[in-house]
Amino acid sequence: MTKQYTLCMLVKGKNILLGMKKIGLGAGRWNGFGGKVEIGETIEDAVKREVYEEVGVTTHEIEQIGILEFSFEGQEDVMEAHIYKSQDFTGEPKESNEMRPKWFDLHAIPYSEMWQDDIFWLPLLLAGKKFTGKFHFGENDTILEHELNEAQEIK
Ligand code: 8OG
Repeated sequence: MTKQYTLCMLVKGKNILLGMKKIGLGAGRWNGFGGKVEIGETIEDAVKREVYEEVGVTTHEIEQIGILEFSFEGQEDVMEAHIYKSQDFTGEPKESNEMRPKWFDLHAIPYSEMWQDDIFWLPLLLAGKKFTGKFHFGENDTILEHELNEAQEIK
């Protein structure tokens, strides 16, 4: 079964706001903000809700940048992650149960402490490009196979 997730990258000028995930899937890694899309909720509403819940920031404009499918060896469920970017948000980032936020310079993104796929697609997002792709993970969340394509628009 395919389950929908969101992931939003918050960018202001030459900096990106990431969160150290404290619990659950991806704990111990820096990431953008997001989570499961709830029943009856639009994907955009889910992006805004998750960003607010996880870091206390209100997003005004969000832009869809990509769709990535994440699958794991031996697991049937596929995660369909809807990737967004926002450069228009207000509110002081604050730590939540799930995330400890920190600003990073765009030239010092901590890729070695992030999901292994991020170094493939985050540079595209930051360069204003859109994409679709698939990443299949094995033991220790190591990438076994992947594909990534730039896209003109995301449907
Ligand atoms: O609800 P929960 O926080 O567990 O949702 C998982 C979040 O982690 C969701 O925002 C999607 C995101 N995520 C994955 N896999 C990957 C990945 O490979 N790279 C990045 N950057 N984020 C991921 O579930």
